[in-house]
Amino acid sequence: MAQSSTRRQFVTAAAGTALGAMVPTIESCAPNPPAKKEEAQSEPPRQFPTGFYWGVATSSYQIEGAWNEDGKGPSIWDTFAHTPGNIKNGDTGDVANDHYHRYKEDVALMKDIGATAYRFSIAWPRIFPEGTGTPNPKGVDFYKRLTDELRTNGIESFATLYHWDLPQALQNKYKGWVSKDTAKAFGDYAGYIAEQLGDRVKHYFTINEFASFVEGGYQGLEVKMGSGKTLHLGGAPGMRLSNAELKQVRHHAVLGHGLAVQAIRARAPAGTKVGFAENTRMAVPVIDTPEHVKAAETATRELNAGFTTVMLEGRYTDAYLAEAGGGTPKFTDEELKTIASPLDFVGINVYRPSTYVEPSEKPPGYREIPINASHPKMMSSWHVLDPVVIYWAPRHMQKIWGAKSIYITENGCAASDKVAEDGKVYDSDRVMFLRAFLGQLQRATADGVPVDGYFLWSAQDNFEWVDGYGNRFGIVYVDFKTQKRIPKLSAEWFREAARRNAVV
Ligand code: PNW
Repeated sequence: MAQSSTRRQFVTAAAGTALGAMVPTIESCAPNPPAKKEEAQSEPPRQFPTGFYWGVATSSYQIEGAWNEDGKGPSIWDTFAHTPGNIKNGDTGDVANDHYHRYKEDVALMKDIGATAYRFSIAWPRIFPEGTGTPNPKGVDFYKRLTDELRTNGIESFATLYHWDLPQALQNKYKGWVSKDTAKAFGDYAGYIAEQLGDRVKHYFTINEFASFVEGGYQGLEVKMGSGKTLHLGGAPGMRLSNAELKQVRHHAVLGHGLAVQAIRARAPAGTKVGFAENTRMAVPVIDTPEHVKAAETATRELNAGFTTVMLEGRYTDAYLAEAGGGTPKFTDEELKTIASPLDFVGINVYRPSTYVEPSEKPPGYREIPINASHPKMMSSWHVLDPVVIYWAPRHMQKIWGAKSIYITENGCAASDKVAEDGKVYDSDRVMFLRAFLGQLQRATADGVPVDGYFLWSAQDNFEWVDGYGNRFGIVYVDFKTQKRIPKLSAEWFREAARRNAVV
């Protein structure tokens, strides 16, 4: 399952190339003789392991459109976006990228940029318009056509079962994930999909970003920024629960994950693989010493007590249960076992460090340090920039929880992309971002961290939740008036990196 991290030998161009003939050699001007040729040749190759997946990612509500076509039921994001004041510029996902009708063109674009894998999500309310009960065959048919198209183009399907578009019916009936019944309904839906798409989809991610939709939708997600500021990010269904109530919602979300894993095991063909896709909060060590790294690992385990830690350990940490005034989730041992059902891989969405830490003599053994006011960021309000996070993120997963197969299920950035006079889109900052992040990811694989693939967020510009269409994350530009697609400069970079299976 986990691939070996053997590095392909990098063949260095022999001396006397066209360029070498034109420029003075370093030997001729350097005061000291430089490193011998053999040493120069043993420079770290920037190759990824053989068989590494070069993927792109999207989610249903963000690109499909066709919000009320072919029997689809409404989702909580339809309701939320239709409510004035919730989304920037009053944008909605009603049409989005019209991917529901243009999926063939979109798959062709993926092939053109060299993607070997596609991570998409399935809209639960397309399959079960009421959340449970009678399935909608036309909804299932769309994903059969999409996955057939992917297969025809040699692109591996990786399906996410829940990327936040809960059937509104379950919100009305159960207040969504406030009730355990939603977790059970999710398990049933997952099993049904595993049966229906079993011959086409071999890799499933149960739930995307627990922390984002639970905290964001049920209380407000807090993220740390420079100079001690905190951002509050919101989303559907827009509830405001107490800390104690929120703990129960978290518990139901991870229980839903576990029930889905079990349902997929029971109903999918043998060999089907499953894991989660979580934005595990990553504590980054300030200095690479054993003490600092240990502090960062301790912090990471604790910061993820309600999600990653319980899913991989089958227990809540003592500190999480003892949190003053935070309440304790109601749970049984049986539920903990379900939550920690064995996985084939873990998926992590990696955008930024959650925090930086130093070792501390006092419990809990680490100290969070502030992010400087001048710390660089990318365009999204929350996007603190530090490429080294994608080195530590998979390494923490391996070290803390023994992960044997890891996917980077999302990584990317928004940028202020515009179509230039010549019709091209020069997203130089995204190219910088990708080169820096993939450089750090390659370093992790070279250190033996078992990363089996990378999914760039996103295959195309799309509906960026409360930011609407303003924040463009794609490597393909989309004109939302005409639905014209233009691969950006970063798409050229990605194509070459995928072709060489290396950082370029
Ligand atoms: C993810 N943060 O959300 C989601 O999975 C995608 O649907 C989304 O479009 C993409 O990343 C870009 O935003 C995130 O605060 C939300 O660090 C917030 C954060 C990270 C990712």
